[in-house]
Amino acid sequence: MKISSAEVIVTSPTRNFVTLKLTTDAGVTGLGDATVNGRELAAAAYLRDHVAPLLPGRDPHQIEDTWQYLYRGAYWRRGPITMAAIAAVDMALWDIKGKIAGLPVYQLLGGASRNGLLAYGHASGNSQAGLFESIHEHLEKGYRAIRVQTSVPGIRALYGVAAQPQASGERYDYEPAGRGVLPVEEDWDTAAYIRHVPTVFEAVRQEFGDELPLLHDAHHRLTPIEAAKLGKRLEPYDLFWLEDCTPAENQQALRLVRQHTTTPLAIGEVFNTVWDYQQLITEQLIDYVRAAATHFGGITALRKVMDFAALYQIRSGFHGPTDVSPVGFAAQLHVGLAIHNYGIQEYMEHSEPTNSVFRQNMTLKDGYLHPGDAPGIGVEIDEQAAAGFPYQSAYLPVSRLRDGTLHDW
Ligand code: EZ4
Ligand code: CO
Repeated sequence: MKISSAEVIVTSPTRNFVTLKLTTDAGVTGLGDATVNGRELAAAAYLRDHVAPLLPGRDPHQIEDTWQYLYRGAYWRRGPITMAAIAAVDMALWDIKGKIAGLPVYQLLGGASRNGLLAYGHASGNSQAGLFESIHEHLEKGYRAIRVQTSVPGIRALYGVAAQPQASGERYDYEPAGRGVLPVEEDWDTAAYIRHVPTVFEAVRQEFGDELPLLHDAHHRLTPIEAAKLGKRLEPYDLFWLEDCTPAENQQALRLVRQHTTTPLAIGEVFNTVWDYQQLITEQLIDYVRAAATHFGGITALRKVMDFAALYQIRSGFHGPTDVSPVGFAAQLHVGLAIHNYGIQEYMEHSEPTNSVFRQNMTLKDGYLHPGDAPGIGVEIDEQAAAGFPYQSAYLPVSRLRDGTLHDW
């Protein structure tokens, strides 16, 4: 059996997605996701110009060998574009293998270790009333864990607050990237944020009780000592996790955060390889691995980092924003179902136009996700529908401090 073609599909149903479609000489197709939010065409070009020509003639069953061929064989290894391209190939090959075997990918990974995958949804609000309403809406939909993001007095537009218009005037419901030729600019004030957030969690605990798992994303904006201070102040509200408290390229900085707080930490949505986690895992500086199959080299690599993390009692908390396509999302659900050290799965629901392009078998029932039992990954693309949504330039925002200094967004 041989791969006979590799096609790259760029489509923009509400937001941009880069999808790889591999076809074998027996006519079996496989899909992979290479979407890198705000840099989609770079991933598409890397795939189309440098990876697609290498694939025809290769045995689609040799997933590990193909992964190593694209990783070591490029010489210029790692980085988000390279690893998203490798991820797309890897997912498409698992999809093909599953279809040939007549089994969903999680069965090929060892079978299900649980009945379903605990998910968390995104609640946010401009005011306490708005936030409470959003949490109630999520609970009514069945969510059993909730990420809480809130506006902060003195900060006009803030990451993760759906009801708050971006500088572009658009809402954040499905996607923080704004369509347009330039990134929008937001503002940031660390001191105001650290003062405000604990008051919000205090109010949420009073209203919703002690049992509801609550999460929060600091989105890489704090220094280690600021992160330590916030983690400490949030301890009375018993968070499930505090996410991306610092820009974690500096892995040893997490030692300082850990010395000061027992708030569990989740890190790594922008990481590309296991090396980005090496110190965080071996020193047990985090509790949850935030990688996404799409940005981490696919199913093969995600499985490996989770097996490594298992040695240190670290669990999964895979990144599930709308910029991971339904293909990438389902791919990591298969990993989550199979591994023993599953933690939780972020689920930021895709828009209706996205769901019209990607036909899915994934379900959310009573707060638990399941990838479905269709052979392979379980997602198909309607190429005609995809063609109706041509690429549109879009950028994630940038953040500036009061004096104009560019800050981590
Ligand atoms: O801002 O994926 O936890 N989720 C996040 C995301 C990221 C986007 C960036 O493309 O932090 O919403
Ligand atoms: Co995040």
